[in-house]
Amino acid sequence: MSELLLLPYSPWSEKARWALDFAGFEYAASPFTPMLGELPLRLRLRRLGSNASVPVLFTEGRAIGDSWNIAEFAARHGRGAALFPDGSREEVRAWNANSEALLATARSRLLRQTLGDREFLREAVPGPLRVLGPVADMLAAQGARFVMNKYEPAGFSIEGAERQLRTLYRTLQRALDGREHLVGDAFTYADIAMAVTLQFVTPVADEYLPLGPATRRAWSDPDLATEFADLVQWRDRIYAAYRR
Ligand SMILES: N[C@@H](CCC(=O)N[C@@H](CS)C(=O)NCC(=O)O)C(=O)O
Repeated sequence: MSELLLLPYSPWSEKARWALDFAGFEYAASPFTPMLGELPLRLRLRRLGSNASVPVLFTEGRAIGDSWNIAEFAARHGRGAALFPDGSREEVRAWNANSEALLATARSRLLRQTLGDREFLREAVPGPLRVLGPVADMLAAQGARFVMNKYEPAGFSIEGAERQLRTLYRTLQRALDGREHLVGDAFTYADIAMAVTLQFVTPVADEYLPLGPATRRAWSDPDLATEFADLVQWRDRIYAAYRR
């Protein structure tokens, strides 16, 4: 059985899962723990000297990293081909680039804003480690700082991030403009890539991606939710139609 190593609450993992699920490709999902899982994953990928990220799909004797590559793999299985319609691959790729920019900026902002949020950090501790009590809290705080340092770009600022998020969400608003799909008039990976970015505005319902209450609160941004309510509604419709 193929294995998908993932962070259950992460939009990058959700992109990979959604593409594989849509294709009807079967896999077993294994949770990854940031910081503690870094060295084992590097060893498993035989790339000791460079950072490792999830999702990673272990299948057919190889490891496929990056949600985009996993989605392209999904496109070669079952009904996955529909995610990348003929002649539209570059358009889909451009939307994925917007998705990556949005997710990376929103993650850095979230991590900066939650460094002192003990309830949020506690919910991030994997179940079996919670018995460690205060030690688990300390590990969670270190883990969050580890991920922040790993990904935060030089010169990052909360104000700059908010400007960039608004610019990218406005680009999405203009592209949709009453339409239901970003590329052509059918559901593609572009819709998946952009729908998951709304996780940082209003997390999707628990039936799709369950979150603890402190995590849901931390990921919610009431100002962006008001400004981009139409996008959140679009995301909810896309989930209801294609993520059953
Ligand atoms: N471009 C990559 C980005 C993957 C990525 O940023 N993964 C993060 C998700 S938060 C991760 O692995 N975080 C945990 C860690 O680095 O320890 C993809 O699309 O898969």
